[in-house]
Amino acid sequence: MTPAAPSGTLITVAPTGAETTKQAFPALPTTLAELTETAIRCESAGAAMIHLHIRDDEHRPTLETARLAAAVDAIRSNTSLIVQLSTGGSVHDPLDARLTVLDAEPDSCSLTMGTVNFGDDVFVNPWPFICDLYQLSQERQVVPEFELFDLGHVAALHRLLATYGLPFGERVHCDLVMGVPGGMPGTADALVAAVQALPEQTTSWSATGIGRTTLAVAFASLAKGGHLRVGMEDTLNFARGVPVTHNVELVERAASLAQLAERPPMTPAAARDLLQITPHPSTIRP
Ligand code: KMH
Ligand code: ZN
Repeated sequence: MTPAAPSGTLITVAPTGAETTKQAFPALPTTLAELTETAIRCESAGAAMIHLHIRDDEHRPTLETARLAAAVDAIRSNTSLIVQLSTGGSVHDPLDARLTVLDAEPDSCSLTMGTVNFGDDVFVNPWPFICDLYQLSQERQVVPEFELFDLGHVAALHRLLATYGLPFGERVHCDLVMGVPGGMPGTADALVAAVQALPEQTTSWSATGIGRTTLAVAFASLAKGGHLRVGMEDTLNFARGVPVTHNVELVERAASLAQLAERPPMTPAAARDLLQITPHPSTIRP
C-alpha cells in the first residue's frame, strides 16, 4: 500500500555528492560559502530540504565532524531548509566513520538499505551496519530518509521496521535512487514496482534519477504521487550536451514540473510537518 497523493511536492536538493571532482566540474559547490549560497538560492527556487555531502580544503569528500557541524550550522543560520546529512559518504569511507555523522546533529540523515554495485565500485551497507545506524538515529532523534537503490533494499526496509519499529518522529520517508549503474534502472516501470513494494508504514517517498534518467524518474514520481530529489550529486547535465551551471537550475525545473502536476513545491515548514521534523532549538529566536 502506498500513501495517498499529497497536495504539494517536497523538493530535496542534493548539490554536491561525493563522486564528482571539483577539477572536473568547477561549478560543483564544495566550499562552505558555495554550499550556503547554493542553499539560499535553492530554497528561493522551491527546495525544502538539502542532502549534504561536504568536502575538505582540497575539495575531497570528508566526514570530519567539525566540518559537518559547521555546514549544518551555516545552512540553518541562512535558510529554513531541513538539513539532511549523508551517512553514505563516499564509497571509500569506513563504516565506523559513517556512524559519526550523527554527531553533527542534523535534522535528518540518509540511511541506505543495502549494498549495491556503484559503477566500478561497491557502496557497502551490510545489515548489521544498517541496524546500528538506524538505532543510533532513533537514540539521537534524527529522522532518517531510507535510500533505496534496488528492490532488495525495499525488502530490507520491511525487515528493519519489523525488527526495530518506527523511526524517530514515526514517519517513514523513502527516497528511490534510480539509474545507478548496479542498481535498479531509472524507468517508470521500475519506479512503479518499487513503490508497490514499499512497506505499509511508508508515509512519503521521493525519487531521483541519476544522469539521463532524471526526467523520466521525475515525471514517473509525480505521476505516482511521489516527491522529487534533484541536484548535481545525481545529474551534471541539464540536457544533452548542456552542463548544469548551478544547482538552482535543477531545482527551478523540478519546481516547474511540480507546478505543472498541480502539486506545487512545499515550503520547508510544510515539509517539516510532513516529516515530523521540528526546527532545531538553535534556530528558534525569542
Ligand atoms: N556517495 C554514494 C556512495 C547517501 O548519500 O547516503 C552514497 C550516497 C548515498 O550518496
Ligand atoms: Zn548522497
